[in-house]
Amino acid sequence: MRHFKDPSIKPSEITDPELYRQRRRFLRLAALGPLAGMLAWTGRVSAKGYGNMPLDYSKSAVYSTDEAQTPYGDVTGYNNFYEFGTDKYSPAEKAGQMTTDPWSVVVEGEVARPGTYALEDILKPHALEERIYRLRCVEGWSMVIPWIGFPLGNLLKRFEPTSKARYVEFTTLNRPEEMPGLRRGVLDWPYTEGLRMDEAMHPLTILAAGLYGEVLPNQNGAPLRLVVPWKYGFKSIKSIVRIRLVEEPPLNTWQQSASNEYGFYANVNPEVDHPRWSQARERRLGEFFKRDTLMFNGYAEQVAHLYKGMDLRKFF
Ligand SMILES: Nc1nc2c(c(=O)[nH]1)N[C@H]1C(S)=C(S)[C@@H](COP(=O)(O)O)O[C@H]1N2
Ligand SMILES: [Mo]
Repeated sequence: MRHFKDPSIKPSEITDPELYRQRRRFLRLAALGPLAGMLAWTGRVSAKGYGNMPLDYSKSAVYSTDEAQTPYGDVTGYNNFYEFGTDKYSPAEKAGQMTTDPWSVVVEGEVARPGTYALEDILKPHALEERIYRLRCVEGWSMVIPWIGFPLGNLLKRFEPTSKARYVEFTTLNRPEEMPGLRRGVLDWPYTEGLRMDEAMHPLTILAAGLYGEVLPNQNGAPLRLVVPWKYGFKSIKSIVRIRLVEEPPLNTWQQSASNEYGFYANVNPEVDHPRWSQARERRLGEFFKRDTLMFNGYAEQVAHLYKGMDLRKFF
C-alpha cells in the first residue's frame, strides 16, 4: 500500500466511510427534530447511488454475522480481480479506468423474459439490504464485509425461468481497453461462473451493488457482483454483464484452467485439501493468528441440506 500525505485530502476521505456517514446521518437527523425518530425507526439508510438513483438500504440482522468487520482499506485495497492483474494491489490501482455507467446485463437462455436490462432496471424493484458476510478465498485469507445487495433469486424470478433452467451462468465484462489483465492469457477470458438453480435461489445468495454504505468500488466488482458466502471467493464473480439460465452445468473459469484444483461447487470445506495446500485454516485480514476454517464457511446450518447425499470429496 502507498503512504503519502496529500494536504488536499479532506477528513471525509481518510475516515472509515461508515463512521463518517454515521456521524453525518446523526447530525442530519438531529437537525430534523421529531421526523428524525421516524427515519431512524424505518432503519433505511441512503448513500450515493447509481445515476440519479440513491443507494437506499436497510440493515439485515438475520443474515449478518456480528464478527468484526474487515477494515475498509483492506476490503478495497487487497483484491482478486485478474482482469486488472494477478497481484492483490493492481485492482485498486487500475480498476478505476473501467467504465461502469452506462451498464446493462444481458439475460438469456431458459427464461420467458430474455433481454438486455439497464442496471437501473435490474436494481429498481429490489429492496437493498446490508448483509455482513464472510468471504473466504481459496488462497487461505478471509474477510468480513458489509455488502449491500439483494437476493439473486428475487431477480431470477422476474425473468421467469423455464422448467429446463437447472443452472445459472454468469459472465464478467470483457473490455481489454479498460482491463489490462485481459491482454494476458492467464485465464480463459471472459471470466465466467455458475451456480445450480437451488444455490442461486437460496436467500443467502445475493447480488451486491455496494459495500460499507457506498456503491461498489470498481476493484470489488462494480456495479454488480455475486456474493455466495458459503463458497470460495472465486465463485463470487465481479462486474456481471450476462446471466444465462441453462440445462447443463456450465464450465467455470477456474475449473477450466485447472479442473483438478477447482471444482464446480467450490464449497468452503476444511476437510478437502486443495491439491497444493491444506484448507483447514485461514487468516482473517488484519489478524495475526490463523483460525480454523468452518464447514460451508460457517453457514452449514443454512445450506448443508442442499448437498445431502452428495460426496463432497468428489463434488468439490
Ligand atoms: N471477474 C472476476 N471475478 C472475480 C475474480 C476475478 O479475478 N475476476 N476473483 C475472484 C476471487 S478469487 C475472489 S477471492 C473474490 C475477491 O473479491 P473481493 O476482491 O471483493 O474481496 O472475487 C472473485 N471474483
Ligand atoms: Mo479467491
